[in-house]
Amino acid sequence: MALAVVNGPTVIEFVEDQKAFEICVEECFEMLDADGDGVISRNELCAGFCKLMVQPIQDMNNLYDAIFERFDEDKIGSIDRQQFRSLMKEIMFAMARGIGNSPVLMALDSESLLMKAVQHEHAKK
Ligand SMILES: [Ca+2]
Repeated sequence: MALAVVNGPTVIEFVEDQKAFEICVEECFEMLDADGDGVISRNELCAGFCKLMVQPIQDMNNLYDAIFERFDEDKIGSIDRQQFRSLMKEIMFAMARGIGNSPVLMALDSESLLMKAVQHEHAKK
């Protein structure tokens, strides 16, 4: 855990920097796809997804249901790279909206998505 100051635009700029965001998506995908078969199953998502978020969400099962309902378009119980990229974008934009435009001090895990956005902003300076 490390303290970092985050605001919504920091997160949005990160998502809109296609190259940087794509690298982040790839890293997260590789991390979650534990058996390396090129898709993320529900079990794989459950095992690693909370690391990417700011804090464990109370009812992760409902979240996973919602994710698979929405992003597993072909209903085969797994998410491929393209679906995962859409999911990541949506999550980042939702977090940006949640934070708003004013800087917020947060304790972030080094692997969390928000920390990646903060590092991205620092790297530009
Ligand atoms: Ca897999």
